[in-house]
Amino acid sequence: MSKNIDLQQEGIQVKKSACYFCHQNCGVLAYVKDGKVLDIEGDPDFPTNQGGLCCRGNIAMDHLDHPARVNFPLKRVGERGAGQWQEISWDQALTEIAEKLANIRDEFGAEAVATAGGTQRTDDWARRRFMNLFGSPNGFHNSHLCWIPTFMVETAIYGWCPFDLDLGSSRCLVLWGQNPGVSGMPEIHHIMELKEKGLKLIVIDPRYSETAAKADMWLPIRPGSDLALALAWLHVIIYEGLFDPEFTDEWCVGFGELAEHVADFSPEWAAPLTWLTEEQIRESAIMYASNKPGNIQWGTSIDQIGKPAGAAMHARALLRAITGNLDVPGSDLLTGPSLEYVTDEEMEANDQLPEEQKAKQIGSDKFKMVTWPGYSRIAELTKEVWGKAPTAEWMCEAHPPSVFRAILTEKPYPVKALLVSATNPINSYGETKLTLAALKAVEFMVTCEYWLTPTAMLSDYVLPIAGALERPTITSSYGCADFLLASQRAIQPMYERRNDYNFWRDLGVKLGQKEMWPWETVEDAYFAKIEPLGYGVESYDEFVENHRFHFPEREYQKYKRIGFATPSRKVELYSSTLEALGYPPLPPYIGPAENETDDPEIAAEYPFVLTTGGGHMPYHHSEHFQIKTLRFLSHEPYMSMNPAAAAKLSIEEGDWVWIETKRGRIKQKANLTQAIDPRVIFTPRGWWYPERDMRDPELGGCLESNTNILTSCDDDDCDPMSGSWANRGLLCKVYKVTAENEKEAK
Ligand SMILES: Nc1nc2c(c(=O)[nH]1)N[C@H]1C(S)=C(S)[C@@H](COP(=O)(O)OP(=O)(O)OC[C@H]3O[C@@H](n4cnc5c(=O)[nH]c(N)nc54)[C@H](O)[C@@H]3O)O[C@H]1N2
Ligand SMILES: Nc1nc2c(c(=O)[nH]1)N[C@H]1C(S)=C(S)[C@@H](COP(=O)(O)OP(=O)(O)OC[C@H]3O[C@@H](n4cnc5c(=O)[nH]c(N)nc54)[C@H](O)[C@@H]3O)O[C@H]1N2
Ligand code: SF4
Ligand SMILES: [Mo]
Repeated sequence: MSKNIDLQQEGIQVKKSACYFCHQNCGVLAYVKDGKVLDIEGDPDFPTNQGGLCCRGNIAMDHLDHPARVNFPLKRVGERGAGQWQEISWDQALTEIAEKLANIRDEFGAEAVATAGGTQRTDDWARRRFMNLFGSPNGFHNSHLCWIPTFMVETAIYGWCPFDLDLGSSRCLVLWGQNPGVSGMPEIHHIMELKEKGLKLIVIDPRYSETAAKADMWLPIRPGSDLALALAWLHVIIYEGLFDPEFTDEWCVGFGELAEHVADFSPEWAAPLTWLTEEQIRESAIMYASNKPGNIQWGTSIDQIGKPAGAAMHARALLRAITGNLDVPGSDLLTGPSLEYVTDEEMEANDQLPEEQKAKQIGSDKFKMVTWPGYSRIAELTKEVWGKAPTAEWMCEAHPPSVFRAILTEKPYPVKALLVSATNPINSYGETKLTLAALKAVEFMVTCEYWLTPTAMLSDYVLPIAGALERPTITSSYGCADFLLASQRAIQPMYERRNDYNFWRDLGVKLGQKEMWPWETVEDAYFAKIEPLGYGVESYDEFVENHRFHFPEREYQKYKRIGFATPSRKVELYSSTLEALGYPPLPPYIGPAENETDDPEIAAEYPFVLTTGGGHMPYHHSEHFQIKTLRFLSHEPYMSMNPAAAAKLSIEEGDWVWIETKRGRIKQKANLTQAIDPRVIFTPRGWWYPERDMRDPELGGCLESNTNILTSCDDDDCDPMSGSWANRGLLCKVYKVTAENEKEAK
């Protein structure tokens, strides 16, 4: 019940909306009168947040009508980046954009148009549909850093990604490079309740994080060395006889090869690589393998360690299989796709993209797991066994840094246009100098946004997008869940804002795709998705009002009925799918992207190990820096380092320091804390300063404290399977900012 308004007044409607300020998508009740939102609060009946909202969720009203929001379509009239705009109509904007894209297609081919996204913020199946119908394979997101490679590697091994955790009856939870104490508010509440009931918690994190503080066992790992730990856990579990012989005999192939493969990966071997003790490694492996059922929850760290990322995902995936912690009660569940509603993949029109266009997808020659070569193989198998494929948007994308390079070099071919929606690549993609150079060089750029971000500032058109209260939402884990949570719009979009869906659809219509877009509104499209559920509703809104969720009946051990979606129909500890794609069928050891053993010259100049990112409150990546009530909570960027390391460099608490890698340097303030090893530096992500001059070259100070200046997208630093780049486990140096060194060009 809202405490701020009189609910007895006439004409108040309660709308079942959602927060979209992070992927938790908490349920929100919006109190609406005469088309205006009067107040919001957490929805007590929503299964995840149960009435709670975090500080971001609570500022939804400030976000809705913030004075800095983009409310009308903007067309650039001055130089690129000069901040001179003309307000135009949507019709004019879409007509002009369509004309330009058609010209580029005529001259350079459809593949010369690319699109960039962030992660799971909007209806990306519609973006994919547009791109497929337009004929370009070059859509991408930075989801390479966020679960997508994990999904594909795990699906290669056991036919789907076990992202649904049956935590209620679990006895041990491993949080591997994950910090739900900050990144997943509803989740951490649930975990703490279960801990009271005896759940054992292992946290693998270089920092004594908010979540590590609650752990039964905390493993302060060297950033980027997770692969060595996972291999050593496999060794301990196999050689100390803690595996599940029934499951490995009956349901796995390659156990003998795996045992042989990990014979030398002992805790003694892994200890110096991970900076953990042999006892920590052995005891933690034993804790996971002997408290069954147990879970290993996904955290974003391993996706972001670059070069060893794919092998680390692979080794981590095998841990579930050899312990039998797969699809049994209390373990990690293989739900498969929904067979009951129309999935995102079925909305994408992937069959409309000609084979010769698929073959042109940038990066697919190098990184095969999340591009057409890997995706089509895996999708074929999941279709055979489950009946459906994973979402192609996300799981099958161009390689972002390679597209940026193509813009700059015209190799393998020119890329002339970039449609940006729901991302701020300057702050969130890797190696900012490369990204920024590409955004400046691309001939034509359109951004769909809430704000004039540094990226939007460089665009030719900026289109005003409707936020969470102004649009409906379906939550279904990148379109790959078997359940769905549905929310409705609280109000129609304010000003001239529109949904992203309408951008893609209406642009498609201008380009002759009309008959492929039968759904005029996003609600019409959602209705088409949920209609087969058979609730007998007449509209999407009616579904939300009366049902809101759909959770299918849970069936454990489905593999007993249908097998695993792999060529052998078993869990492939020795993966024939990876082998067929030219990757090692068993996870090899690969050192962190930059490390003291393989790169002694770099280590001599850059003595610290750097990890960039780790979410922090109150921000979501580069979002919400404009919202004063949030900015007040954290108004300057603070990196973390150990006081002992700082003392040697005469750095004191609160000093401005440079953090520098081979790729450049940034300025942040020093937070001296014992929560971090003296050899490690931790920087938060996302920082820019919307209060500064937003024009190029200042662009809101987006180069000053932005940790992605430090990260590496070099092909050699990327995961050879997925191409995900290196944010964590790099080498850096730190020194105090002085008046002199501030003038040096870097
Ligand atoms: N407040 C806030 N919440 C968020 C977000 C946000 O930006 N802000 N973003 C949302 C999104 S999109 C995502 S994907 C999730 C991600 O949320 P999580 O999966 O929790 O990931 P992070 O918070 O990025 O990092 C988790 C932990 O990894 C540790 N870490 C750093 N390097 C390494 C390493 O090399 N190995 C290991 N094992 N650990 C390492 C960090 O110290 C950090 O505590 O959070 C979501 N929630
Ligand atoms: N160094 C480093 N880099 C990282 C990470 C890290 O830990 N370290 N984390 C990575 C991870 S996990 C992620 S998920 C990515 C996030 O990368 P991004 O998704 O690019 O991150 P955001 O800064 O949240 O940018 C989203 C932008 O989209 C806008 N937006 C939000 N919702 C909508 C919408 O519905 N429609 C439209 N059109 N616009 C919208 C917001 O205003 C914002 O400007 O960053 C990655 N980058
Ligand atoms: S955790 Fe916070 S930001 Fe994320 S959906 Fe819930 S209320 Fe919104
Ligand atoms: Mo993410």
